[in-house]
Amino acid sequence: SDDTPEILLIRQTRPDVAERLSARFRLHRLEAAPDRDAFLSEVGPRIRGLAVGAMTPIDAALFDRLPKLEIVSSFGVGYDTIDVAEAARRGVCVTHTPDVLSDEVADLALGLLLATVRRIPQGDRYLREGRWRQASFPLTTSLRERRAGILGLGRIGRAIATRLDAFGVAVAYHGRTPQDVDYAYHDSLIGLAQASDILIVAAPGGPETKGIVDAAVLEALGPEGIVINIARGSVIDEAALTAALQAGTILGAGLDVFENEPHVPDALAALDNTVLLPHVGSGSHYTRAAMGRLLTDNLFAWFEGKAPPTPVPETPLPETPVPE
Ligand code: 8YV
Repeated sequence: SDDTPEILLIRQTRPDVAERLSARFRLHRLEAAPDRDAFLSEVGPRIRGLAVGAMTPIDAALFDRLPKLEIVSSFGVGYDTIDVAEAARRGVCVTHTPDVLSDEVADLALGLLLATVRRIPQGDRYLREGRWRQASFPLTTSLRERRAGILGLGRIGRAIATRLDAFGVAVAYHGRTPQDVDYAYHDSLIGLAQASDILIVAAPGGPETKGIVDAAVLEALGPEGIVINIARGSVIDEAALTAALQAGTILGAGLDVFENEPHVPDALAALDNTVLLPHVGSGSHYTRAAMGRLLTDNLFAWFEGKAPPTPVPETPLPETPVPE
């Protein structure tokens, strides 16, 4: 009998990923199915692996349709939309794509910070609108003598911190636990905000961090405050942020992520003190290709009976991942 593992692809993916998967596995595409329910009833019972885009909800209801599922390989470092507790309960391994995107996302964080502080997109618009001929562009705030607070000093947070070192910006941080680094640790987010005038969000999404950057934190950051978010929109109370930007409670915000992507509140877009990007932190050809390789490497390793290179910590690996 044909024991080629059957893999289900959820959402459109990079052609190179689909190609690599098709070469080794029997690949099914949920997106291509006209009737999702009928499709899952037919192929669901045979599916042993899932390949998913980040930000794709993977929950108990889907696991119920995939009784033979062994592994979920996710494209992205953040896996807040995957119910990993449920996966662990069912003995399903979840993998993600850390490390390979950290520098790219950190680069974008610094780009957003500079763009927000020096009003780079606003300057570009000013020039294109022909306004330079009438008057010079208004002076801006500066990165000089600022103090940055990083919320979440994980892989990406640390890559941001080393870049801030090079820019001569002082760094402090808050997270669940103090780390073995020279940056000042604050055991509360409000304390970090009080000690900072830049707040960079690099913490994972999910229930534990939902809305923790709230009105009080923004108030503590103060009238020169700049908020940068390259993590998940859910970490910031978006309504409170919008109100703080409108009222001048803080000075500006540079956001790559939003609460309800791809929907961005008109109120945020109407503001002149925001720089808004369509979730592009990891979005270079170079880095997305590396993420695609890691996604497929995790599946290849698993079905060769080896430990996948980058499992999430919540779903411990069984002793022998090799199936029958
Ligand atoms: C996504 C991301 O992977 O890695 C993450 O957590 O949010 C991004 O890199 C990207 O949007 C592709 O789905």
